Amino acid sequence: MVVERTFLAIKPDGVQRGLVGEIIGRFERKGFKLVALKQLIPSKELAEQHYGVHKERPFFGSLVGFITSGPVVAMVLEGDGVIASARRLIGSTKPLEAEPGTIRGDLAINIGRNVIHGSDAPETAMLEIALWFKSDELNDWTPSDQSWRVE
Ligand code: D4T
Repeated sequence: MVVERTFLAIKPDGVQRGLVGEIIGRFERKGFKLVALKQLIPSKELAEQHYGVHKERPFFGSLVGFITSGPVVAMVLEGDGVIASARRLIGSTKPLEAEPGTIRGDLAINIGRNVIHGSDAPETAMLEIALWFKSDELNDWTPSDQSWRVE
């Protein structure tokens, strides 16, 4: 069986504002399984690769500067439908348009300080997980209450 995984990163604004526990807690309470977690200050190379799709956009330089400006908390979550579900829990890219109840809707006001990144599709999730984590940093484990999460 193929298990779905997604890559999430709490950006430097989320870490600086002390929102790490609040944000990870939302995904844990939803029922998804954390399979990797680390804090790092991304290198310029890593940031440029991660945001490569935006390299021609006018905000690329400031985006790379921001994401490398301090610690990021990177993680991999696992569960059926986790990629789309995490995007819904995160909310719209523009925090002022994000629904209340979402992470950005509740915790952010500015697109350049939107607190968290989440993979947008299976292909990007696979690429981003491989970019940010070595395979031995991903843990295969079964929560003891798994049968209370999934039928
Ligand atoms: P990420 O990739 O950070 O999860 O954001 P989204 O998937 O929700 O949105 P995105 O790829 O369109 O944008 C990537 C990143 O760039 C910042 N950004 C974006 C910005 O600073 N100014 C802008 O005008 C846009 C479009 C915010 C998120």
